[in-house]
Amino acid sequence: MDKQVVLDQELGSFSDNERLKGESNFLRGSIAKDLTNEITGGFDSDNFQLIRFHGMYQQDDRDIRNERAKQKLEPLHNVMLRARMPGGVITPKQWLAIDKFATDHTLYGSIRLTTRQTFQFHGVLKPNIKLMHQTLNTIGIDSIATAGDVNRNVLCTSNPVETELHQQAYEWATKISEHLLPKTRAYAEIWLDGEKLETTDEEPILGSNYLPRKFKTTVVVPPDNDVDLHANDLNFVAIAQDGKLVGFNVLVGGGLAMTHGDTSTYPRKADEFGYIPLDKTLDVAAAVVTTQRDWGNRSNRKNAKTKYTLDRVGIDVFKKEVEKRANFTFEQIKPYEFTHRGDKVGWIEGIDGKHHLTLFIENGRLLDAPTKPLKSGVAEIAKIHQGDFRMTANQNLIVAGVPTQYKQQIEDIAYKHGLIDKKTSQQRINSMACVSFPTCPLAMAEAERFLPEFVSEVEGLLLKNGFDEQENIILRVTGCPNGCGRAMLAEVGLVGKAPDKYNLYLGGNKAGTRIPKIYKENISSKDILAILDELLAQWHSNRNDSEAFGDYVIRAGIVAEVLVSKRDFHA
Ligand code: SRM
Ligand code: SF4
Repeated sequence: MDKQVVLDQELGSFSDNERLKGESNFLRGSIAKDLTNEITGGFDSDNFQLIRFHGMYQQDDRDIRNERAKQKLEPLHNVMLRARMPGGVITPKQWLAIDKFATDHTLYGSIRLTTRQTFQFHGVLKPNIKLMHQTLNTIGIDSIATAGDVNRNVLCTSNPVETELHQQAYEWATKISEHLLPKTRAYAEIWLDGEKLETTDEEPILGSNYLPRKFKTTVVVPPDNDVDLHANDLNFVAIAQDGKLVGFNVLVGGGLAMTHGDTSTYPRKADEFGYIPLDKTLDVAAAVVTTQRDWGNRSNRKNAKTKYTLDRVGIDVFKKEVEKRANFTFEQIKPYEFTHRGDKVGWIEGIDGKHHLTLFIENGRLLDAPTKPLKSGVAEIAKIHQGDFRMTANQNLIVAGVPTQYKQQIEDIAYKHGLIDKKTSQQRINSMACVSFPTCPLAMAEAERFLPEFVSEVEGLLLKNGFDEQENIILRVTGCPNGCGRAMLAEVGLVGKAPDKYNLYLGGNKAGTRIPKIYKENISSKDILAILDELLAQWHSNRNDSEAFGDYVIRAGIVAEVLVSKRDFHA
């Protein structure tokens, strides 16, 4: 019997998302009509889901939700938009246009850099949605497939030093993004006033019901795992010879989300499938996506991602199917190693003699605060910058390709606007939080608004326990178990449960190749700091040489190592 039929029978009836995708006429639904409904600022229930495939989420500000309800007002519905920016590359001209839109037409006036190398506008009211898409279209940006059950924004290591290799890796990230993009004309028709793209309404790769769940892809240039490949379904690890890209090691089945109290869900690392030469890249990408399309669980969205499909059907079975569909047998994995993550904040010189300035943007939030007009600072740089900008997967921004004669001028602007602060510690640079309150509807505890002060406390604890200012722990906070801040690849991960209550996970490593494990459940930030104080003291007394905190807690038996997620994570 056909494998797909067997899976359908095993897994039960399809989820409602499958109905609405199938009935949507290739993602159109009745969005266009809904847009003209002035009675509500929101979208109806099917369109609420369908606008995600166009890169938008309906939201309302949770800080003011109760107050509005008391006043018998509907929530202040608005949308958050997430742009499609493979590899996070954006030109100064594009930047100035998005800066202006954020200032003129969003409720928060901010640009939010995300953990997937793009930006989000928060707080766009219904009358401004079309204007937003049309503004982006004039500068060559869209938001197709940055949300929904499709292949999302493709990440690419931000490696401005090895210019040629980065350029090649970036070109592949763009090609993969285009290849896996929905082909429907719905986006152009609805948002760009009928402007037709040269595509047909056939979805040879994604299928008319699209994928069972979101799908994430990276192109990674070792030894830098700045994109956190193990959070992704499909990864192309660049293999270079003499500084030139020759092929990829392919890793499949990573993902970090879980649900509190549901042990059938877990974060999982990606598995090595094998090496491919460059000319097989698009075929293999399509084969992995179509296998997941046909075999992924369409009944239970909590178990629908590729990581669960792999664990259900078996890694070898999945891999063989990919080989069959790509008409190619994977070669032996080529040697590669990841040694670090994180961005090298400050100036570095590329091999082409150009300079690159990585700006640390705390939690990716670019906003004009009275003492730190960060957003204006980037706009001022964009006015004179000759190269491009690169958004990193750590929510930072690289001013890339600066000729020597512009270096000082750019640095002066960055200082003046608080974009460079010499006092920023390594601990702060290596800490990250998801958006969470007030815009995220799924938030259970604070993250972005909580992290800055929490980091100050951790900095204090490091010094108190005898560490120097360079010492740091990869620390990540995520407001719920969906894991957008990638706490499930941190040395210390906080996962929100309720206001000021987090599960504390320990034991990830510096390179992002180990899943941490729960240490204490449902505790306050005060309790977490007390625990960290104790553990930092032990680490300081007992560490081997420069042993990292995540490695120490495993060697000392404070938490057990997670080797196979399905078996070890909840054990
Ligand atoms: Fe995420 C849902 C924000 C990266 C796993 N994520 C959401 C939503 C859209 C909430 C919602 O569904 O209504 C959040 C919007 C908050 C807001 O107000 O902006 C949200 N996710 C983010 C961002 C902005 C966090 C950030 O601080 O930068 C990141 C945007 C990335 C992008 O540009 O595309 C973001 N999300 C991630 C990551 C990290 C990554 O991909 O590297 C993960 C974990 C990796 C993974 O997918 O396993 C992640 N987000 C989720 C999930 C859980 C998916 C699952 O497998 O179950 C959800 C909820 C869902 O899809 O049902 C979610
Ligand atoms: Fe929202 Fe949870 Fe994602 Fe944080 S981890 S942005 S709280 S969905």
